Amino acid sequence: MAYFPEITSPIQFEGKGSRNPLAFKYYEANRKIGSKTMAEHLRFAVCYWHTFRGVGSDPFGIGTMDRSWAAAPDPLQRAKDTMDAAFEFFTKLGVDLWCFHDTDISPEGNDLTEYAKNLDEIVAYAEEKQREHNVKLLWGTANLFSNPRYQAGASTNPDPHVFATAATQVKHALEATHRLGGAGYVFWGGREGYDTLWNTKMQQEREQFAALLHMAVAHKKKIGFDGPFYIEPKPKEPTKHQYDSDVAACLNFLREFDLMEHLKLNIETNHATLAGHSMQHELRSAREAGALGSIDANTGDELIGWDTDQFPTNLYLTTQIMLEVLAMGGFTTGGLNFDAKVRRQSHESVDLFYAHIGGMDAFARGLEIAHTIVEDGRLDRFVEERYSGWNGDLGQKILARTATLDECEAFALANGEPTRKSGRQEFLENLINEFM
Ligand code: XUL
Ligand code: CO
Repeated sequence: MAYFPEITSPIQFEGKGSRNPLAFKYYEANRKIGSKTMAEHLRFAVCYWHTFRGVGSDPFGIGTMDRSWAAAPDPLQRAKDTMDAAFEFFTKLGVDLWCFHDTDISPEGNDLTEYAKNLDEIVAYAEEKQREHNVKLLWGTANLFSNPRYQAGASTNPDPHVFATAATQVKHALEATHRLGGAGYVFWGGREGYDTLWNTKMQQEREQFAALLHMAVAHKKKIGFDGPFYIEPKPKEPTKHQYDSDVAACLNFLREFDLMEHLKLNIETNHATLAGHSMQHELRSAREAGALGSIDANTGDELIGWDTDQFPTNLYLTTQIMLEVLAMGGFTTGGLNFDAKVRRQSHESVDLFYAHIGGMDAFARGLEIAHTIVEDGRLDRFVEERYSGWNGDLGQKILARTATLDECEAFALANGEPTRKSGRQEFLENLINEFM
């Protein structure tokens, strides 16, 4: 049975002149940009939760989505139907990576024993599907935020019994990821924060979170999983404050608890916005710390101000993202995971195709533009020139931390008032527009 009958053959590249809304205008998987193909640069992944399990509910209304795969009354059958729909979608879209939470793919059951049994059965099913469709797993994760037991957090819960339950889920989700050949594993601490400090031991909760991560590192070694762990910053929502609130807070947390060598960051645009940063800022902060791992590709709405997880279509955004990805030398284990959902009014299954095609085209165009900016070299040359004074003797001594305040004073007195130089912001913004 086909769950997307309106898509009769895989989505094709038709080029910029095409008027077919179900074709790529820019994304041409095998076209080379520099030394790699577009597919190799972009490493697109489809997320399971929004795409196949999202119902379109919001705080004011129930779900709206028409999803033919969600009809079977038996939960395991429904999970298998959903997986059939997912792999049909990946193949028709032409994306060969996916991401999931344990509870997206498999029913939780009535207790942890049933949870583990169901997950086992569904992972076996997914293994077959991956083989049959030639699809790989970008990353897996555990949902430690939806079940009511996690209302006060998972690893950061005041009750160690809840910690142990969360740790059990992490163990199984990590083993499932390993079994499916996942390239990485994500920790997003949805409720690892607080709603009010009146009832919270903040430092202890941060220590508990670190303890879980250390246990996961030990377990990863034990089972032989060699992909990286990623931590995904987000400042709030659902909690008032999340401990891994932005890249800087995550880096501080990882350094404080000796986790730097074990985790990289998975950075999401709408989370950056909620933290009051640009995506460019968050990516730059992680990249320059050598900790940029993977990206959750989406965008927010300037006027709504929640985590709306919309599909990215803004070319300035995708260009800035791809400039950072190129600057780090490209993804290794990471990729661009569409952690994005169609709007509540886009309730037909075909809308999932429009959404992903648009996101993929926006990133393909962003990649082309970023590559041209790098090749052109004017932007890089401007920045190099702006800092060129630091190549001199004084600059080198300051950076090596061998200069003293006395030496600085001697230099300043001998050389008089410094000459001011324009930062040329408008000139550079115009330069970027040459490439858009
Ligand atoms: C929530 C979010 C998550 C993580 C995985 O805002 O981004 O879906 O990506 O748990
Ligand atoms: Co995400």
